[in-house]
Amino acid sequence: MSTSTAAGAMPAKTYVSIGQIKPLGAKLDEIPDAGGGCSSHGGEGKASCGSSGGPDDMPSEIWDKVKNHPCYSEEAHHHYARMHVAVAPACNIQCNYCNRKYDCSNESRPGVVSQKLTPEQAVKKVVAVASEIPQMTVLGVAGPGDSLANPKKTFDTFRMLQEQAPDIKLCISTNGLALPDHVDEICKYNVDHVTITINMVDPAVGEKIYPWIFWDHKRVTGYEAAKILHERQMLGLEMLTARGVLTKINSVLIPGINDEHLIEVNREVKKRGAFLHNIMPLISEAEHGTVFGLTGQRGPTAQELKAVQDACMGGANLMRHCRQCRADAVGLLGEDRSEEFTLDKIEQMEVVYDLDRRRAYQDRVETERQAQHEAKQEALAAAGAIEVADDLKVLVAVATKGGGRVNEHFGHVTEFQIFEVSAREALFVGHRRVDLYCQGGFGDDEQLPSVVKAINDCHAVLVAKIGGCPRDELLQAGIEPVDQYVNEFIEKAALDWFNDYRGRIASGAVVHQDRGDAQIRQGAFTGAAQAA
Ligand code: CLF
Ligand code: SF4
Repeated sequence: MSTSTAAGAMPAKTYVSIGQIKPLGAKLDEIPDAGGGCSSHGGEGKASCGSSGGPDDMPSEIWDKVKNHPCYSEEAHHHYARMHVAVAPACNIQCNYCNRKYDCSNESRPGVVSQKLTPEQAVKKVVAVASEIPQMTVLGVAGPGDSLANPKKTFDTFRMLQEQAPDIKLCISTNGLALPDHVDEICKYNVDHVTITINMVDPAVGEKIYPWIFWDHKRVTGYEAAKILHERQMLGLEMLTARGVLTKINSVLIPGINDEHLIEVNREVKKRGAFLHNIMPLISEAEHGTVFGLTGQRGPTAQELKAVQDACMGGANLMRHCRQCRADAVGLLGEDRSEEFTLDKIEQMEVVYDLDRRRAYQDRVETERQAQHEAKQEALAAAGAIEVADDLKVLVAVATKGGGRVNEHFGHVTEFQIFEVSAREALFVGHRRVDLYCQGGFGDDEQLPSVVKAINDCHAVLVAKIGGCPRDELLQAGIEPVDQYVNEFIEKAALDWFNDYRGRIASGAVVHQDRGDAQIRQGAFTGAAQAA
């Protein structure tokens, strides 16, 4: 197999392309409703409330659980932060995309080894972060190994934290092997959010991903290992659903191994009550030293990832804003403030855990969020009233530094948000990480080709400002730079641009052409990468 998609061309062989996959929605009639997901908890028949849903899409007790969890609510991730504590070093399985020298790639990008913590150190760190970042609402244990292969450390951390900071939501991520043994404890500590990484529901697929598991005091390999893992994952998921715990399924898309199979995974986890399904691209480079990295197994392109995600629409609700964060990540998704909170720095900090201050801050966040939500609904409602005969849809990249607005300079972007726009709606469909173009006040033209590749499937890029050189290069690549919607809400700006674009097509001023594929940036998102 070819090596992974390093700088340059798209892979010679594509496994998945739009149009080749049968959408899952078509098969929904065959799926018995097992009482899971928000649509089956009284979601009024809406098939896709998921992480993009709001209070009108789900029962209030579910909304209360997700409204300020940045991973379970797409809207919340613009406003609320999470942090991970690396208290779980051991793992009970081996994944071919993991190298134990690095963090667990189920929930974190390989790249930088975490500072491993004892539960006492972890709790101290959480309280310190919570006193500095009042919008930090969720503590997750996501490695660097498996949270439930280290149950004592994981649950000791939760127990002590609940005593000191009861307002912080608890979250874990696990490969699922040990999950059924710990459901009681998960409920005892009010862990309301559990992520299970499920990459297959067929052991024949699983044995290509997992060389071994450690089970019943011995190492089990091959098909048998994958079969045990699969059965434990399904059992654990069913048990959590029965106890009312919200579950999210993470799946790593591995081209040629489980790409189309993930549609089956989506169907099976929906049946068992999963709240969300997060399909993530495989990160695979030889320098990570993983089996897949060393054997040249590549990750998916942006369009391959989107094709599988789109094919799952109508099944278990999708999360599309995952940042594959590190096991010691701190901050909003997509930012990494872990360097500010190393153990030695915490020792120097004056820590005051002020619950009232946290609540007051979060009240202000809610007011701002409400304004954004209303502006978005207004823009979508206005667009919904437009009658159009065709179903033209395009992708646009948006430069934003938050607040749901077009407010970032092209040169300062480390991550574009991607929206799929039609005459009636502008839907968030993901993000694309890029290397910073502006270095120390000057544009670095060597970075431009990689930025263009990352958004090459987009027709336009909405920015607050852009220099002459990148503007020309984007135009040459067929991507329209748009800087006339500065500070506008993204959905409104995207819809206005799209309607203008349609007008230009109708008048003959432009000829609409399909775009190509785009590249998913491989490599760690670290503070260093951000500042580089
Ligand atoms: Fe952490 Fe995971 Fe909880 Fe979120 S992350 S344990 S559910 S608090 Fe979130 Fe990070 Fe994606 Fe995970 S963006 S890798 S989905
Ligand atoms: Fe690595 Fe996580 Fe897989 Fe364990 S579950 S092998 S830590 S990726």
